[in-house]
Amino acid sequence: MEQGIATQKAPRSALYACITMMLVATMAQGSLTTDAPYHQVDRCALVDDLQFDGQAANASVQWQVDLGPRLPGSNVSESFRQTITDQLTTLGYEVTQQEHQRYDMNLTNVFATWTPNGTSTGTLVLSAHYDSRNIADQDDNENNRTLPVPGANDAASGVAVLLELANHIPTMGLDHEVVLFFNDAEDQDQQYTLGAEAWAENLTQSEIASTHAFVLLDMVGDADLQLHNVLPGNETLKSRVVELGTDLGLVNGTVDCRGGAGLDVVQYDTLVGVLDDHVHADALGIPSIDIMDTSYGEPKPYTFGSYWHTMEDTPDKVSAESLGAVGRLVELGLRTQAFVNLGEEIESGDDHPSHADADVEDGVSTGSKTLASLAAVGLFSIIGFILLVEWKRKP
Ligand code: 1BN
Ligand code: ZN
Repeated sequence: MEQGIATQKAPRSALYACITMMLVATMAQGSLTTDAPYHQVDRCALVDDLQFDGQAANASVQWQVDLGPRLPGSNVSESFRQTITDQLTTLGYEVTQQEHQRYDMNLTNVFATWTPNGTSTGTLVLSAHYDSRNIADQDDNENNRTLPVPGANDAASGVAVLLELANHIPTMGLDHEVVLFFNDAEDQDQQYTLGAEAWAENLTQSEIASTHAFVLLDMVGDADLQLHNVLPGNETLKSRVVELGTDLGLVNGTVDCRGGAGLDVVQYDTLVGVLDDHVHADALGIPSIDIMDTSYGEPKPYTFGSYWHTMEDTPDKVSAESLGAVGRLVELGLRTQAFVNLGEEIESGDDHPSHADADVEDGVSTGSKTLASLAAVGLFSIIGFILLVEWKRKP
């Protein structure tokens, strides 16, 4: 009798333990799927729910241009920083500034950091320059060439996309940190990318190693939007931008998620070398991309188009549709982990083997976590099944 009770008790407690283990394993698997690697995410399932508002971004372009030239060290520059600091702080970002002296300029970089609750797995940097060019040196009218440009596309457009994305990042459920980096002094006289250079010079080795990617937005508001394949740049990021663009109907000759024909916006067959802010991150081995339209206005030899660095760079040349297209592309990338864990699968053509190695390690650990979790569910299920059969067989 006593023995009988013992035989009954042992399998039942084993069964409870088994059910508990299965539940734990299933929960572990469930939590991992929230940060599923890029290629495991059904991107088309997300397309209809994107929240980026192109009209709001367009209003921001007008606001920035109305402020006046955002020249490094100016009152307008200071006022711009104050307003975005207030806005981003209210949204829950930690906002900091970094001041530097370069040549005769006082420049101020602004960083708005979103840190998720719980563990953060690395940092994604999204950047745009907020300074507008001090001289319209490409203007057809000689009298204009000493005037500061309005900078609607070349300055305000990238900032506008970042500021509108900032409204949505806190509710995306990301498991990594996002730094919105508003860089200064990209476009002054013969001096370019000074703010981004100063930032890169001050990064520690551990900050470099924990930075997933540097995604730059420059001249992304042109009403006639054509995004080009900018060199240098990370090949994995580029191929993902083309995939995201395809999903959203921005790649000519392809079919988008809704079954529509793609527009000719993401033109990555066209390669253009651009010394932009991303080159400093790229030189450190951080995967980097410059999402940029290098053809603003009519084609003009040795320039980025007839409106570039002229008094014609005004809000009427920029559209809510273009800002919306770029904003949705980046939003979809954020929501699908397109810009993080870039080495999770080995894709050919990465620019920096040393960083790619680090990425591969990172990726293996993400992939193996998923595999381990699947294996655990399987193993516990088999053990449970055996115990159940054993228990049923007992007299
Ligand atoms: C990009 C947009 N740049 C300035 N506005 C950087 C640059 C300046 C690239 C000159 C090439 C030449
Ligand atoms: Zn410029």
